[in-house]
Amino acid sequence: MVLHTMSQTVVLGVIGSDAHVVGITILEQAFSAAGFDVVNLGVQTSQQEFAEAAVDHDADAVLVSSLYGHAEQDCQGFHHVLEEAGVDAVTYIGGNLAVGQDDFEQTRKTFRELGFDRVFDSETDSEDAIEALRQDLQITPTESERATISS
Ligand code: B12
Repeated sequence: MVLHTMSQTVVLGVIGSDAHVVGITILEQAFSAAGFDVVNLGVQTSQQEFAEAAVDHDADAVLVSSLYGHAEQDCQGFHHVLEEAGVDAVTYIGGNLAVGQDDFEQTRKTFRELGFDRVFDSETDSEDAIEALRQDLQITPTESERATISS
């Protein structure tokens, strides 16, 4: 058990060859304003770059964004790469995850099976993702000093 303070580190980026930058810029601002330390890797981030940044910054969470419709291919083997690098972090993915608008429950299932802890659609309000992460990292505003995570 490790004692955590409110300041937890989130590594954020857009995976693959995807160059859509507006969404992660909004997420960066929202997570920073919510008290997280945010490492924004920007667009066109490789799996390896996510893993290295997560190790270097001892990330508590890795947030992957994908808008351009190739998320499923780009995320094949991603959790294996993280594991090999020794990353133990909560992983989220969000954005426009499927080509066209498939049934989102199917999309969620696909990305849960790829290893992501939570899957968000493009309508997600950043506050909902922040709330989810607080829950997953067991941070509550009143109990922050007692919040613990088992490793
Ligand atoms: C602007 C734009 C572009 C710009 C990007 C400029 C830039 N530097 O960012 C340009 C013109 C370059 C572009 C290019 C392309 N685009 Co474009 N683009 C858009 C557009 C119109 C808006 C995207 C945007 O900025 N939205 C505003 C931000 C605030 O919203 P967001 O990105 O969705 O992010 C929010 C949520 O999704 C969520 N979120 C995102 N990531 C994550 C991650 C986590 C963990 C969480 C919790 C939440 C979350 O929170 C964000 C903040 O609220 C969308 C259509 C649309 N209306 O969404 C198409 C769209 C994303 N593009 C699309 C496509 C196909 C392309 C191209 C492949 C087109 C082409 N054939 O060349 C290229 C890809 C280039 C590349 N390598 O990436 C498609 C994707 C289709 C799909 N997924 O099925 C879309 C949906 C348009 C469409 N309807 O067809 N595009």
